[in-house]
Amino acid sequence: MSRRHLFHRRPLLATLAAFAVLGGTAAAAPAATPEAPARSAGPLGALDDTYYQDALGKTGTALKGALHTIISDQTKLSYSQVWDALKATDEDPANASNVILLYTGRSEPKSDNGGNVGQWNREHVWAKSHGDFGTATGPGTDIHHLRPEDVSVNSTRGNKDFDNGGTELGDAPGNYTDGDSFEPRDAVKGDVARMILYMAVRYEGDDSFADLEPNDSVSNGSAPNIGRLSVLKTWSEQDPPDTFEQRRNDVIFDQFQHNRNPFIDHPEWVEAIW
Ligand SMILES: [Ca+2]
Ligand SMILES: [Ca+2]
Ligand SMILES: [Ca+2]
Repeated sequence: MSRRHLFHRRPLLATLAAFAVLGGTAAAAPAATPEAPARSAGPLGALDDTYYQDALGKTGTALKGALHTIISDQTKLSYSQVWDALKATDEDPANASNVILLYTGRSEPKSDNGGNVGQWNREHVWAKSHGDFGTATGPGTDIHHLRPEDVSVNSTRGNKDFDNGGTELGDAPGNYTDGDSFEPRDAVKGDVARMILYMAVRYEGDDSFADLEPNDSVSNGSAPNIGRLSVLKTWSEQDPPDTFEQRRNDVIFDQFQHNRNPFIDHPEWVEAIW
């Protein structure tokens, strides 16, 4: 039996608590099983004892390698399946008919997805040209770094690296861009950093895709790199994981890919590796 079959179910109490925080109802919670272990030793107790047991106590490349093995055990989605997945992972906690768009922060009807101006589409936070993985099943369909975003703002971000600075976007206040980089709004800076670093650990070149790695450049072009690492590390510290990001990680784990973003569960592992 694989790791995910042993550990992918979320404890009932934690599920109910998360929905209470989000203003949802218990009836909307995903099914939990009576035999699921409780997270009695704090929010991470059960995960540390099970999912992360081979990573605990490690640092540097040993930690990165252990996490790569752990999170590579996953279910993979097709690009068309990503639409419905994002409607669940990025649901507006205040309106179950909507999703929250990553950069604009706008609440938009789930049904308004598509390619026209004003609609939302699938933003690859690790721009798919950086490593040229496209939308074949793999990094291009990994919902840990895919987010709903306004079609025009997605286009403005394009395949730019991440860095501070630039001109504020008129249609997405709080976000800035210049000729070679994009700065997301403060509330999602850490989310962006942790998505990029997840991709670096998950994709190590041992499958048919490139080894993705962060660096400190803003001129990576089509190289399998995203910058700037120093800025992403700062963003991760400034914007620690919140309830929305943690719930998103749980929904991906419970319902879709059955793997986790370790940096949402253990933000201190950013510094332990980089
Ligand atoms: Ca720049
Ligand atoms: Ca955040
Ligand atoms: Ca890598």
